[in-house]
Amino acid sequence: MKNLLALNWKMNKTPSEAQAWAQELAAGLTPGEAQLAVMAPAIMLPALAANLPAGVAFGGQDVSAHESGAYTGEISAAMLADVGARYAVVGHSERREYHGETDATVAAKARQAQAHGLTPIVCVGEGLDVREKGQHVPYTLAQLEGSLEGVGPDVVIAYEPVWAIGTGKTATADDAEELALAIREALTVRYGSDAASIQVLYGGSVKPDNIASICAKPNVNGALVGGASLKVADVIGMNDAL
Ligand code: G2H
Repeated sequence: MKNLLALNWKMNKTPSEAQAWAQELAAGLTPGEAQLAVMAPAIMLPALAANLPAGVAFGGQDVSAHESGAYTGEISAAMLADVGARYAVVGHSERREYHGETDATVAAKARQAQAHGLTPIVCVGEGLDVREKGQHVPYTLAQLEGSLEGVGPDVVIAYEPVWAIGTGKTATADDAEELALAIREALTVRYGSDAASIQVLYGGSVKPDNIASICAKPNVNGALVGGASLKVADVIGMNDAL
């Protein structure tokens, strides 16, 4: 299975900066083995559609759980699909923490994404307290089950231990593999043979000098990258490392 290098800009850059970034990437990228996708604020997606190199996908960092209507400020899956998005991140820990998203909300968002042909990137992962109690596997699997309620197998799963996000603390490659394997087993129970083609990503302080060892693990099929996604040189370095 191909690795997916999924970039999560979070709330960074402006549309003009996004355009310049995409043009710089187009000038410098040598297509490699990995699939590349840029998850940007929705207002920047038209600039990415117009300027990203061929073969580089893009998507939203969130999507509404609703089809349309009186939901001020939300972005629907139909809107993302209409500008050519391929993915929508759902259930990122920052959405869960700062916006109160529950597993049920995350599942509703993932179903909505799939209804419009988008592949949801469903994020799960434990906080430091859970990890210190040694409960990280059952906690993360329970979150996974709740977040996949009614969701079909056209998904990507991102395991992101919250204690490793933006902190500079990276889980070891073995930590990532432990959860990626547990997630794959749970996906196989849920989806049967369709689980074999689901990419399971690791996220949390991934950068050019650690991506290769993490993604070399047999059940890790790529990375969701925040901080190191902002500079084109780092993205090219990670793409070359995969
Ligand atoms: C985890 C990750 C991207 P960072 O949030 O989703 O961010 O690479 O900055 O830890």
